[in-house]
Amino acid sequence: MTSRLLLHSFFRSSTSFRVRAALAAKELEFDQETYNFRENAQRSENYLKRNPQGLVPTLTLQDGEDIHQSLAILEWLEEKHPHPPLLPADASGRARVRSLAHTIALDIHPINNLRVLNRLREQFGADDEQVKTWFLHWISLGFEAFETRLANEADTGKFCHGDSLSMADICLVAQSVNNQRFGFDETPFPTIRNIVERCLQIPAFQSAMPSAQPDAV
Ligand SMILES: N[C@@H](CCC(=O)N[C@@H](CS)C(=O)NCC(=O)O)C(=O)O
Repeated sequence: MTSRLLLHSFFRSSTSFRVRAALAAKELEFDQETYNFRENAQRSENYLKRNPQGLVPTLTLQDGEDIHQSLAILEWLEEKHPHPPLLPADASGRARVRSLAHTIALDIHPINNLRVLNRLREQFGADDEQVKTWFLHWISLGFEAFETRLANEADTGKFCHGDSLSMADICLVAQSVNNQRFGFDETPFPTIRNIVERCLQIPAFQSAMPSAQPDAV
């Protein structure tokens, strides 16, 4: 038993970012145990015992139970610590927020994850430029659709859904911050840009930034 939540993370990981931002938005204190991807620490024997996928994040609860998968962690946080909410009160609003969050988390992020990019190098001999082209292709496709939805759907407000922060904003900002590493130009996506810039003024997002983490280099 420990008194605080423990987040297993890596500073550059956008899925860890999601959880850090949600924890901070809900003003929950937590510690972090970090895993250096450059040393493949996420695949160390010890961590694989905790999370057989060898992926971060994992959230260890006070009773020692582990929760895997960032969206499952966000949903757990929402159920256990509903204030401030990261999901709307109505069912159709919740469906819309989840669909936006899933667009990032289920369709955009997985095909650009480190292990996929590494596989392109190992199996097909892709060089840095080709890996970057792959990343930018899938991000462009995903962000074009995301921008179209935000720009055309009446429920978009100051944030992805109305004027309150939600899981959709958390997933969007985490991905946008990650995109910067590959020099992705977000100028063609003005609705996304406005929302991301607004979120980045919020302390919960500032504290979740890669540069603010203990393992940042
Ligand atoms: N669906 C998972 C994805 C987790 C994931 O892919 N995490 C990345 C960091 S953003 C990771 O651990 N990558 C390590 C690797 O690819 O070896 C989630 O949302 O938690």
